[in-house]
Amino acid sequence: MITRNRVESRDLTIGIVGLGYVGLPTALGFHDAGFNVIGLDISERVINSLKRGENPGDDPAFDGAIPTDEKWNITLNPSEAVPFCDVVIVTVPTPVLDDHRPDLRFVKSAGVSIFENITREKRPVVVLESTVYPGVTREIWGPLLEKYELEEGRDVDLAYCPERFVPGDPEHGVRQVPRVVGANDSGVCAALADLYSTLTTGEVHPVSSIEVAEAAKVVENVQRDLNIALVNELALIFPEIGIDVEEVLSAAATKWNFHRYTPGIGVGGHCIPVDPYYLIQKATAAGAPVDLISSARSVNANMPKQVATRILNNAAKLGRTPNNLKILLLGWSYKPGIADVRETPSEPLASALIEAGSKVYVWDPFIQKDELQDAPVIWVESPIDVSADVVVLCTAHQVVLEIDWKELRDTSELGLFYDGRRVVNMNDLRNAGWITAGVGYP
Ligand code: SAJ
Repeated sequence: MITRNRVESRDLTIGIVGLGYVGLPTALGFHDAGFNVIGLDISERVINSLKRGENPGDDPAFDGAIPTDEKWNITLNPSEAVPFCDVVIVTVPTPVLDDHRPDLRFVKSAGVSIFENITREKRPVVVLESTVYPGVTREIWGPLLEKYELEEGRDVDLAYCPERFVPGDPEHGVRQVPRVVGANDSGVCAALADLYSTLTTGEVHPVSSIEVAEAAKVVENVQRDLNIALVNELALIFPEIGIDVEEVLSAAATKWNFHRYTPGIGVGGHCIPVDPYYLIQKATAAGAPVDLISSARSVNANMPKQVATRILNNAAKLGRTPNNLKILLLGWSYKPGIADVRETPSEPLASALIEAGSKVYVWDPFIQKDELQDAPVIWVESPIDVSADVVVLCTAHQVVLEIDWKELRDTSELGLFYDGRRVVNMNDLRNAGWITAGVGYP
């Protein structure tokens, strides 16, 4: 059983299930803090790389950082890890199904591999970190405890500590971010709070139950979705009355408690556009209203189509119909500086433009052509290869912002530029010869 004394004396073996972009830095962090760590993953490639002391992924932060000492153990086999653990931390993906219901397969399979292998006498605590909706830990793992005849509080304890990893933001990694931890046993919760305090320099905030911790994580992301939806809706309003939404938001942001968000082509990633559906599902099942959360989600989900309409309207004002209009999207990744296409708004934007009859080209040096999945777009190695009529900034990668706008303009017959993230200076574009447009721009 985990206790504050055992945390203090580093007398704990910690298992990490899932060695991805959250699990690996978590395992390394606890190893650095002096604990015995056993890493577990289902990928032979990941396990073999780590066994060779090599970085298994493309994040350079892990180059040369994989330990080889006796406190660092890696295995594919749960029976070589779980029986020796006092703490098992689960950092597996929780994507969504096509109908936006959470896909909890990985949470369940991790639970099976853990609960069939734990040593009851050790009374280990099993901590879920993956983003879920309130109740999932108990809904998915509770039946497994029964199946393996494990009594919570005697043979095992459960806890939830939401991951808050921000892809592409080294300032907010697992070693820095504040954490929330919830468990039904207050002593276990206090010891876990001490344990996570050896991992992160941020505050660790204990709460009274697993469900409160699950809800806190979802609420963080629901709030972000709502705030982005507000500025996206304002971006549809103000151009209709001849006002630039960005000028309005910058002015409003001079107020001390105004939270500044930026309108764009849409909301991507595996968190913000996903987590609200978790809470919507849970609230609907409980018979509670979800009007605001649902409306915000649909505003953001519809933003790519709204932007496509405005791009084509701008082209029409220049005498061009959508047919055979050559449109270049700068960026496919859902956010700058990373290669991640999950829920990217570039995809529905491209689909809407293609459905209208245009030809859509994509340039994104962060991702590989095969990551476009089956999107019917044309992949280009350079923006100037296209001679596009319309150029749309979708992802504000630094390499996109550094494009020579004059050189690119010389390749465009129509010369229409649409800033989908409001990150380029419109005067610079006009000085380079572009006809300028953008989300929220009149
Ligand atoms: N976006 C806007 N306007 C904004 C901010 C974001 O359109 O003002 C768009 C982005 O372009 C992107 C999407 O929303 O397509 C999501 O952006 P994000 O900055 O929230 O990026 P994520 O998805 O990496 O969110 C991560 C998440 N971290 C974890 O899950 C651990 C999320 O929970 C955090 O709330 C978020 O970082 C954060 O706070 O930065």
